[in-house]
Amino acid sequence: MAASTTTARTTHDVLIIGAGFAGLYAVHKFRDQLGLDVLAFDAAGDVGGTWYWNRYPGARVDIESVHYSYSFDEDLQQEWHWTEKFCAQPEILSYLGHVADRFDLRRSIRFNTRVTGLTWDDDAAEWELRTDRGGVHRAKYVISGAGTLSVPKKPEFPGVEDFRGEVYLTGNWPHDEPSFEGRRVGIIGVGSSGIQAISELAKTAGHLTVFQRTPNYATPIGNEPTDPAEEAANKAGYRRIREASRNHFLGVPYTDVQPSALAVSAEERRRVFDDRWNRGGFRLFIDAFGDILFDKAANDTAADYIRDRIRERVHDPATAELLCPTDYPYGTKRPPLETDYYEAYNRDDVELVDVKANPVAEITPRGVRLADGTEHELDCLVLATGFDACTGPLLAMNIVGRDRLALTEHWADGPQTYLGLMSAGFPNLFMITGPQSPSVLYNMPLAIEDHVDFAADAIAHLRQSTLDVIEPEADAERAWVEHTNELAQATLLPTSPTSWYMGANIPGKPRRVLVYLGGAPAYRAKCAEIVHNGYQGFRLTGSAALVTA
Ligand code: N01
Repeated sequence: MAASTTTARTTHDVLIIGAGFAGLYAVHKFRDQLGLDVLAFDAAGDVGGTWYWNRYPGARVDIESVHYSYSFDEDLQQEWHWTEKFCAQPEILSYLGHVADRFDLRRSIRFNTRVTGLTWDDDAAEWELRTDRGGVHRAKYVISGAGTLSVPKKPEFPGVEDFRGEVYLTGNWPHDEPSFEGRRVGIIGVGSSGIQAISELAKTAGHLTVFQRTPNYATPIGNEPTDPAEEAANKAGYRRIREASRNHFLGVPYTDVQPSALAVSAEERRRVFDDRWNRGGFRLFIDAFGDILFDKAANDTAADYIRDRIRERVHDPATAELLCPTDYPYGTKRPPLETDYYEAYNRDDVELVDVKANPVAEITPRGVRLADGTEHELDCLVLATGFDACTGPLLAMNIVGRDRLALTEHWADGPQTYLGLMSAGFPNLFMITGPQSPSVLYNMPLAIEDHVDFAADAIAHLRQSTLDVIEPEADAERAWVEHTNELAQATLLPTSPTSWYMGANIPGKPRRVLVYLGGAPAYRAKCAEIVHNGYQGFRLTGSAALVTA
């Protein structure tokens, strides 16, 4: 007999996908502030989203915790204590658990439940959502908090299933903390995940082999225990800090950026780079010179600086050269932040293997075999090979909109959105931090709050009238896509051959910019203007009027 919970057919006002930062805030916003009937789903066993899955050693936030946190509740801000400047994954997961408890959110969430289909019913003007537990749920509105980096890239190495050792994915890490003590560990991938994991694995593995295809411009995170005086000042000034964050390109209250790396002397440039390097976080990337992401000559100065610093830290000159990126500009791939990453290569038990010159041919039962036949024998293999970013989580849900239009079809040549929040033909579906919004180039918790608030205001606006359907106009969507592409063309981003920002890390994925590059303040101003002009570019209609007309 099937359990009634698994085959449930229920109807609600709002269905919410995900129980990470976005889903949790959406449950609170729609249920507790708007008084709507909501139901949320998450494939995970508990809250946390990305912080539930990414439990690999070294996983850590890279925007200061005090900024990478919810701003919607003053008491929550005041009561929570971060132990470090950049907290590790377990503490962020505890924070999200605390938020769930504090606002009693778990009772509205179905865990261990993956959304497998979402279909717009034109006649009823509502969505039907199906889950892998057999549930069928209907609602007028759907909020997707499915995340931007939640679908790991499929392993593309033949033979991986025959490997006799253990295979781990950083993006889907087991809960029982595997031990690498004294073992022969291999890791493929040196993005943010790989770099964080390598620094930790190097300390415990008997031997660590790093398979690197493209080196990265990693810079120091500058983590340290929380300074009580700084914490007190932050708590006293939260209102100002959040406002400054929301008025900053990346959503952090940094204020020291200078206009151009080319407008100052070499000495002044070095002073600025040293200062930002020493202060850590994304200051070198976003708080040094404003033209680094836009002007190749300016970018070269930062890239040269980072390469020099790498060479200072790595003892073996040949290894240092292999670790120096040379064939793409700094920042066109998401820059990782690190602690003692480069020093790991000074250990006798850490080996760097260049798999650009000599690619991985296959995984054998014993280890990794390269194109020239060399085999590296391993006990464990860690895949830190990235994600099908931004579009992947949405396309994985079999979303079918108006007139049986599949999202996969509508986005066959890349994402088509208005504001990175909604898509024409998919009414009442809000994609929190969706493709072509600032998302990963904004501070995620703030980006999420802004999007959930936009959706809540739009729904509240509809409910004040007889209207209940909101959908972008096709022309507005086309203009937005064009605008986001134009913004990207003005930057150096399209020049990176493998950046996930451009969808270039997934074979066959259309090369389109996946983020809005105008910065969070410009984006927020645009959203405000659109609302002020009566939801310009959106079509607001009433399903009841249509049905009875
Ligand atoms: O993934 P990535 P990630 N053969 O795509 C390599 C966020 N994040 O999980 O560059 C060999 O950056 C690939 O090589 P290449 C953050 O936004 C945040 O590390 O394609 N190598 C690359 O080295 C980040 O940007 C935190 O040549 C292969 C690596 O795998 C995003 O998540 C922490 C390969 C993938 O790097 C993704 O980071 C962690 C192949 N066939 C992540 N395929 C925070 O600190 C792939 N690679 C908050």
